Amino acid sequence: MAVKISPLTPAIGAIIEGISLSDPLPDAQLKAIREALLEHQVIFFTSQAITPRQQHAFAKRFGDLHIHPIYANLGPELEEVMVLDSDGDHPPDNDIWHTDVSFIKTPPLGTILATKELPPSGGDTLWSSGIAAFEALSKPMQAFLLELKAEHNFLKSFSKPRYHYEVKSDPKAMWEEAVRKNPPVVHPVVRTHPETQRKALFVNKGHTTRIVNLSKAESDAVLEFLFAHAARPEFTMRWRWQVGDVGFWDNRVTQHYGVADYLPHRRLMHRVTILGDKPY
Ligand SMILES: O=C(O)CCC(=O)C(=O)O
Ligand SMILES: [Fe+2]
Repeated sequence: MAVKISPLTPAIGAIIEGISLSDPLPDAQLKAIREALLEHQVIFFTSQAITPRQQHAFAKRFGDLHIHPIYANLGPELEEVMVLDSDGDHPPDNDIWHTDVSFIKTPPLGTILATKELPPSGGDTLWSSGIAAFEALSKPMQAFLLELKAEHNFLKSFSKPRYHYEVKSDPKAMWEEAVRKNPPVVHPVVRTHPETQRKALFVNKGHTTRIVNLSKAESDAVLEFLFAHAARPEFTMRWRWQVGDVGFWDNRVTQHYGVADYLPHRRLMHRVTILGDKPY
């Protein structure tokens, strides 16, 4: 079957058909996926009967995998498969615009999220294109932002241990170790995509704390503007999940928001995160 790509909006998102992620991927399909990801920034595969091992194997075709410092996973053999299991007693914490793991020196290239169990309704996810957001700014604003660097801090999103990390071990010790191992990092406010050379806004409400070249008042005002700008509907798309859907986003040029409107119902997702390179 030929691979078919259907864009979801002009700025971001596409559905990709004709690929089974539970089978070994021919190189031609791998190439089609890479190209679709670069062009559309987030792509969706539907009706996939993908096991955690197959999701892991698929992600490995794109690079080395990240083990999240505090989220639960399917370890010890599948530590790279993260578990996002939310319900009334375990509310999610990704209902904020964020780029995954932007608090490390080499933030992830991409994230692959597989749907396992869904609430009766709700639990959609939104993505925003940092490319569309940057390109919509005036030339003087673009030039100003190109000069700036911002701090990203693990502690902004993960300010304390979370009760449901006990699945792994002592959550407090685990969190303290994560804080020690993840001091704040600085990235450019606008990054250049290492493959397409396109420029994208690279600050996010989840992890970005301040613009280091500006005063606090200036930084607060500019970040508030940029967070609101990136969330404009024109640069975003919203996906309503079905069990079996797999989403794959280019984490270098996007941010996303998990809508937390389904509690107390359960929602279960498996995530694999592919390591990236140092933003420039
Ligand atoms: O659960 C969601 O909809 C978003 C999850 C998320 O932020 C992630 O997998 O990185
Ligand atoms: Fe995320």
